[in-house]
Amino acid sequence: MRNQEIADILNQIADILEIQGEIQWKYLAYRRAARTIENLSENIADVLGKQKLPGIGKAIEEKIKELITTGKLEYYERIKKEVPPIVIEMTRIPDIGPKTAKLIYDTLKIKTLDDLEHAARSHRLQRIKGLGPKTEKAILKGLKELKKPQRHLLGVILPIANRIYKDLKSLKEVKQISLAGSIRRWKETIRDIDILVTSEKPEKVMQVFTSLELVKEVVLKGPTKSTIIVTRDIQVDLRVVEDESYGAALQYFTGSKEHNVALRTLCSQMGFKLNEYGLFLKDTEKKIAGETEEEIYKTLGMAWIPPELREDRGEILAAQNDALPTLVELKDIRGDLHLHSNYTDGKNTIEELVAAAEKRGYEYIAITDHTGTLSIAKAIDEPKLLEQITHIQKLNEQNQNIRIFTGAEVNIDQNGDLELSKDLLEQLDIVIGAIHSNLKMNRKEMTERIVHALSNEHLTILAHPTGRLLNKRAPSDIDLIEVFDAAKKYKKILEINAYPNRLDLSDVNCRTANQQGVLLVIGTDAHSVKQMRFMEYGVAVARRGWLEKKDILNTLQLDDLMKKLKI
Ligand code: DGT
Ligand code: CA
Repeated sequence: MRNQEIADILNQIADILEIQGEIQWKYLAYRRAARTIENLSENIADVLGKQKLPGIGKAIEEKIKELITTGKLEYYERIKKEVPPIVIEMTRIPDIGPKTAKLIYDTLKIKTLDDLEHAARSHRLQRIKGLGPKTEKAILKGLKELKKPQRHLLGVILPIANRIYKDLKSLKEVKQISLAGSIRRWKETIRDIDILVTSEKPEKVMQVFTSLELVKEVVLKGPTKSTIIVTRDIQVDLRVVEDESYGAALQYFTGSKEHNVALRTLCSQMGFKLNEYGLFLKDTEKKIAGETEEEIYKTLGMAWIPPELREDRGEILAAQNDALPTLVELKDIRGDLHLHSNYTDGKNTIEELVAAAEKRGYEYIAITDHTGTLSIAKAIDEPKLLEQITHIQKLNEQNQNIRIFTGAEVNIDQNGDLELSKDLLEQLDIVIGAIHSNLKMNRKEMTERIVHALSNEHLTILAHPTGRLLNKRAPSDIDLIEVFDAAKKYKKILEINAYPNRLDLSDVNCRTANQQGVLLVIGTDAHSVKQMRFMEYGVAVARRGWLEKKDILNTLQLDDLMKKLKI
């Protein structure tokens, strides 16, 4: 059983216990254990019982052992039966927590999600004490979301895709191989995984592919195309093509569909025909390119277009005019300015974060634990923050390889003020402001709140500006153009938060911000050393937003960065 599957079950147990009205520490213990497992770089089966794992005490350890050895957990099977399935189902709706689900069930005794929808449409939900019209509206919207085919987070899909890619690449029968589709374009959510190979022995490749360890179901097994279902019901398509048309197939199956349609229209105007087999002259059907993508784009009179840009957002015209941006790369990143330590809800010590940063080749990091009246993420209090500042100063004296900036992720209150004393704000190198509550204010108030925060002389960076959570929570209603204007005016930096369920600002939004002259920073928001690798997702967003090295604060060398931030 994979770490993620075990974590999913522990989270479900927590939901059930919460529904049952169990005391808080009991269900939170399961969530904490789930988080530990999600953040683990090793396989849980290899380390369980051998090393101390935060949040995993004896009782939970026994349960995990049972899951690993038998693939099932009797306790989970039992308590699952104690709660009506519809209540668990309701918790899958964005914005409905276990308590609300239970309240609705207890009052209306509904049996299906259709019943729930009926109840909402006939306004029976808003009459339940404690709910109201706002929740009713949110539930209707959430139900609509739930009906859409689920897209998976890039951060969940990519590790799985890379494993399959590696397994196939190691075969001597595989000549060329590439991921294609939305995953090659690094889109923030992915429907399915597309892989392309060339091979002299396709049967053998298909044989290996359909019997990979993580296969749950083989949907189709053919000589040129096979489809499997793996963990989390993720579909993977593998296509075997000829070497002479590998470039054309890769171009076609990378998409996007919109980019392909635009490119084909152009081909047609130029007297060519383009499909997954090659580029042909329209009148004689003579093939003129197909082995590589470069050759195809070149024949069409343009530079090769990085997959991240292939969304029909002006990239074809730019490629024709030799005006494509030189996109920022992971290796350009010199530090991470959004990190959480074990002073609050992070898993690792500052020393461990520093060691990991060195390993990544960084020049600097900032420790930015939560401050403010946050109940979710154990905010750091002021004496402890002072202690942390001294700790960091000491580390900086000892270690000259990495510069550690003091910092905090300060909660922005209802009015747009920072929830930290002026004295401390003045002491910190980097102040990240972020909104964590009252995300549903109206557009005007929310915009004013953010603009007010940006006008604060102590603020350095505005984190995850729209507050969206992918597949879970829509962005707040904000006039971003006004926000970008204010960021420019007050010389504030906006974050591309690289945490896989945030990716906020999004690709399109960071492009607009950049066009309006705003500087961006990519921060991982990592709560463990392992999550520092999320940087690549943030870089992907920046690339999809057409950004170059110069557009990103944390590509600067240490000296330049300090000059820029007046540290
Ligand atoms: P996804 O899977 O929804 O995350 O996004 P994609 O882009 O991977 O879409 P998918 O898997 O349906 O198809 C892979 C690629 O195949 C797509 O990016 C472009 C190409 N493709 C699929 N359908 C069409 C089509 O109707 N016309 C054209 N021109 N290309 C298509
Ligand atoms: Ca796909």
